Amino acid sequence: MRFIHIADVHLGAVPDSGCPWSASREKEIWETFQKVVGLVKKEKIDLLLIAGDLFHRQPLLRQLREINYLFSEIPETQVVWMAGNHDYMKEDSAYRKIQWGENVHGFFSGQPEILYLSRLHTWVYGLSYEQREITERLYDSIRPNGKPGYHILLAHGGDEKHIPFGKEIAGGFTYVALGHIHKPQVIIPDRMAYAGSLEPLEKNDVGPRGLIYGQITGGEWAGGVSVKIQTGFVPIASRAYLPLEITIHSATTQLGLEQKIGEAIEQKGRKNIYLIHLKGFRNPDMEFEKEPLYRLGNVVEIKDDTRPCYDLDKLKKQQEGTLIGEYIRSFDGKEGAVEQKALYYGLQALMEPEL
Ligand SMILES: [Mn+2]
Repeated sequence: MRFIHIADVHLGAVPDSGCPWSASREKEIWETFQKVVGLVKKEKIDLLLIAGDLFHRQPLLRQLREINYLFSEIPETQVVWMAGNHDYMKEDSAYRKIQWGENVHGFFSGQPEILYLSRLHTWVYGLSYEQREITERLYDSIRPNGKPGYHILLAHGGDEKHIPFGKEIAGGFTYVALGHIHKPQVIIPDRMAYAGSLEPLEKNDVGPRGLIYGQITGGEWAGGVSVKIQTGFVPIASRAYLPLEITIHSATTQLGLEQKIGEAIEQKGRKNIYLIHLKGFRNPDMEFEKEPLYRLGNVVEIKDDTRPCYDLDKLKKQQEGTLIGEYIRSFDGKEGAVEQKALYYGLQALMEPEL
């Protein structure tokens, strides 16, 4: 039995609102979701698990018709979804109004339920959020029913306000498909993992995003061979947020810096979104302008931690007897990183009071 586990698609989200690439991002989230359905079809995947927050907010009926249509294109695949804390199921939720296809199974209550997918010898356990926050440890009480078959738990949350749980909830389950944390992470190898958001949704979502592919074999119905599971992460997001650290030196000019950043963006991909971090020692009379740097690509943030590179020995001699000279002298023998930082900041304040 082969499955794909996704979570936190957040359809309808508009990442980096106000940035030039923002509108494309909203569209790309839908496109990547379509890509997953296409992959399911092409690879003849048996089971598609959606571990909550398929939508960023309450889905509209017309949006769910699109989803239902996409799922009707993969009739051989069983789809199991739950509502998470973002798209939690209200009394009048559109999730309850749509006539879902036969291959689509949702959890329609806030109480634990079990779905049996007979053709796949698979039991799927779960529930849907019916409010934004749930502090009860609802997953602690969900245990495999002991019947023959693969036992999969679909769970969303894991923090204080969203059904807290630990790795012990995996006890007895073949696989636990997690959602809510947007960074993909394995909690128990091949047993319990967060798929992460399908697309990165904000600048802290650094690194690749995608889906978890899994294969379960064995079982009593397969000649009594013991049950085995293998999983792997597959990046599928259309872009990534990438930190770009640039170290400058005393000879770096504005144009030189722009060229360096431009080349790095070219090399790492123009489609990605960059968080630029400037480090190193700049010429004391050099101040980098940020505005032109934002225009070099999809730049969402620029952090300038450069410091002026004063020639301390020369300065000390030149400023003998002045406040600046005394200030430098007061740091004699203090080589720690914190002291050095204080020295440079202080010097900057004394020497460039207009800043
Ligand atoms: Mn969530």
